[in-house]
Formats: sequence, C-alpha cells, structure tokens
Amino acid sequence: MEEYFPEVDQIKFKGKESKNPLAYKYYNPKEKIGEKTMEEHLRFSVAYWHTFRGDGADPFGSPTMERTWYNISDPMDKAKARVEAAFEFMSKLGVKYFCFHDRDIAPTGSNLKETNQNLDEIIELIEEKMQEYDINLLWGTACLFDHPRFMNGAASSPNADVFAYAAAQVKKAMEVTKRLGGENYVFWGGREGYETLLNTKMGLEQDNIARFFEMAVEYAQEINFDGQLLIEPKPKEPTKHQYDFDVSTVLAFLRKYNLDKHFKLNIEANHATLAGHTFQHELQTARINNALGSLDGNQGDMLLGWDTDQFPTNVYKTTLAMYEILKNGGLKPGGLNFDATVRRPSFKPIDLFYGHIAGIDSFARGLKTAYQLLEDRVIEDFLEERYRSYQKGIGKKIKEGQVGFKELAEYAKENEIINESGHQEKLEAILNSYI
Ligand code: XUL
Ligand code: CO
Repeated sequence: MEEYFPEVDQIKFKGKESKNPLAYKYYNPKEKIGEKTMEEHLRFSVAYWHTFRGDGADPFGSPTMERTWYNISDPMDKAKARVEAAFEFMSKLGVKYFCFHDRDIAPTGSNLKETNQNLDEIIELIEEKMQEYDINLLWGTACLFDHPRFMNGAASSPNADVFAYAAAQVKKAMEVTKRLGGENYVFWGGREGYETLLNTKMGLEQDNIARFFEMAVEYAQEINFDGQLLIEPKPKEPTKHQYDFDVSTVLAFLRKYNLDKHFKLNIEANHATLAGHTFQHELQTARINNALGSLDGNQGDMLLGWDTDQFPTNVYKTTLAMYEILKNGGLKPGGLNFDATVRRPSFKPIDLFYGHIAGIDSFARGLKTAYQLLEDRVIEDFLEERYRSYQKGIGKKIKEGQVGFKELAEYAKENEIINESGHQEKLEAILNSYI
C-alpha cells in the first residue's frame, strides 16, 4: 500500500527540551491533568476539508499544495486515496477524531441519487479504516454553500426547491454521521444571510431556518441519532451579514423558536474575532447559558478582516480558552477540531504535521496553565472578593429578589458608596507569570 507521508514516523511526546520539530513538547496524551488524561480533556480532531482537500488556491492564484493523492484523475479513486492518506496522517499524528462535510469525502454524481451512492461507497471504506485505526467521528455536516444552487442560501433561500434540496442533503448527512457513530452533528449556516435588505425578507428567511432546524431535530429523533446537535456562529463571510452572527444571536434565535433545548454551539476562534469578540468571550457566553458544545480551534490575524483559519499558536489565548473549557467541566461529547489550514507557501505534506503539532502543543500548554490557575484559585478568589457585596446585607437581598426600587431608594439615602479597584494590570501580570 502506498505511503503518503513516508518522511514522517509516529509523532511522540518528547518534552519541552526536545528540538525535534516532529515531536510533541507539551502534549502527552496519557498524562493526567487532574482527573482526566490530556487526551480526554482535549479530544483533538482533524478537519477533513482543510487538511485533505485544501489546495492553497486563493482569489489571486492557483493551487500550490503538493499532495500525491491530488494527482489521481478518476474522482472515486481520488476519494479513496484521500481516505488512505487521511487515516495514515491521523494515526501518525495520534489524533483520535476527525470531522467532515458530506462533499469532502465523496465526489458529486450527475444527480442526488448518484451523489448519495458515491457517498455510501466511500463511507464503507471510512468505516473500515475507523475500526482499523481506532479513530472516531467527532462530527459530520453537510456542505450547503459550495454548489451554485446555494447562491442565495440553503434553508434561507427564496427558492423553496433549494430548501428541499438542502433538506435532502442534511437527511443523508445525518444518516451517514449516525452510521459512523458521529458524536455530534454541526450546522454552520454557510450562505444563510444576505447582501442587501432591498431583495431580502429577513423575517421569512429566519422562520424558514427555524423550520429547517425543527425538521432536523425530528429526523434525528426518528433515526435515533443521539449525537449532540451543534450550531456554529459566524458573523460575516461569505455573506455580508450572516444570521448566526455570534453566540448571543444564536441563543436568542433558538429561544425565540423554542429550539434551545435541542442545540448547543460549536464555537470557532476566528469567527469570534470577526464578530468583534475574543474567543474567551464567546466561550463564556455559551458556558453561562449551558450551551458550550464544541470548539473549532484556529486563529485569525488581527490586521486582516477575513477568516484566515490559521493554526492556533497564541498560548495566551489557548490558556483562556482552556480555562473556560475546564470551568465548563470539559467538552464531551464535543471536542477540539482544528478548523485550520496551512499557509499557501507551506505547500509540503510535512507542513500539515507542523501545523497540527503547533496547534496541539499550544492547547496542551494552555490546558496545563489553565489547570494551575484554577488549582491556585487565582481568578476565582479575586472574583469572590470583588463581588462579595452580594454575599450579605443589601446585595444578598437583591440577589434573592427580596427588595424592589422602594427599599433600595431608602437604603441608598442612608448609605455611603466606597468603590474598589479592578486591578486589571495586576491580574494580567499574574496571568503572564503562569504562562
Ligand atoms: C467556515 C467553517 C466551516 C464549519 C463547518 O468558516 O468554519 O468549515 O466549521 O461547515
Ligand atoms: Co468552523
């Protein structure tokens, strides 16, 4: 059998003194951090689309990526070679999960029936490989944004035939995800948004997206798919205004349509920054609303206004992300999917390893630092002290709903206010000392 990454052996943990670029410096899968191993905490996943389909093309230039499986002309043979390459890669990397869109794994046929047949054939091979390598499916999803039929959206399209086609595609993608034991199913609203309100009925489009989600919930129940359903917010790109703008917008939408008990969120770092938030803000907003489901790990570039999907290397940010995950009691059944792609000039197959190793080690380091911060109650104790006025006296009464404006007006007349410092710089310096 052809080897696709012959220059790479199994990636192992060698510790932070190691100079080997093909070794983990921080990620030691079986090392215990508290009650769980690093592997159990982090649940890393490889994104099939970026890693095994990304070709480096951009609006100004042609593909650059060297991948032997791209040179095969027959689409089904190419899809099969891609599966072989994917499992060799994931097994050498030591990552136990992957994610895909339906269209990432098998080519489209001349009609939906043929497309589904292609998918079934490749799924059979994937199923074999999953068993052989003991690798699992974190989530599946449907690509409802690439084909021209989705130019005006999928569930939000003004054309009901497009809505129906999208439903057929999600039905099949859910069946496939269930068959492969997928632990979650993701909805990212590809082109669910608009360019101008001059041609858009926003109310109807949003009602239709809610109907689509209702149908998805019903169908998941009908086929006994017990994976977690996840919605992935993103504020812009490809449409100017995406309906699933950020965590708060999605939560308001779900509550309006009584769908909140069925969905959690898949939160992506670069989508958070495009929405003008930090990754931690989005994670905490989901966490305090019991809606933190899974992570798409990557990072953007603050100087660029688009979704650059870079591998996450900023340990300051991975630390604060892992802090939220630990506060959340973990991610399971979610995980940490690298929705990230190597830069266009990083065109060698070995760069796929360098990218993932960088991301994995950044999160492993983030996990260790965040765990220590929590163990030492650095932020917890500070917060407890800062909000202590709500533990007794008038604050306790406010918290417990025992007073109204009248009682508070009486209280305020008699009381002198003494404020305290927020000590932000002191906390930032402490955080740096942990990192
Ligand atoms: C797009 C994006 C998607 C979703 C899955 O920005 O993040 O790849 O993660 O459709
Ligand atoms: Co994503």
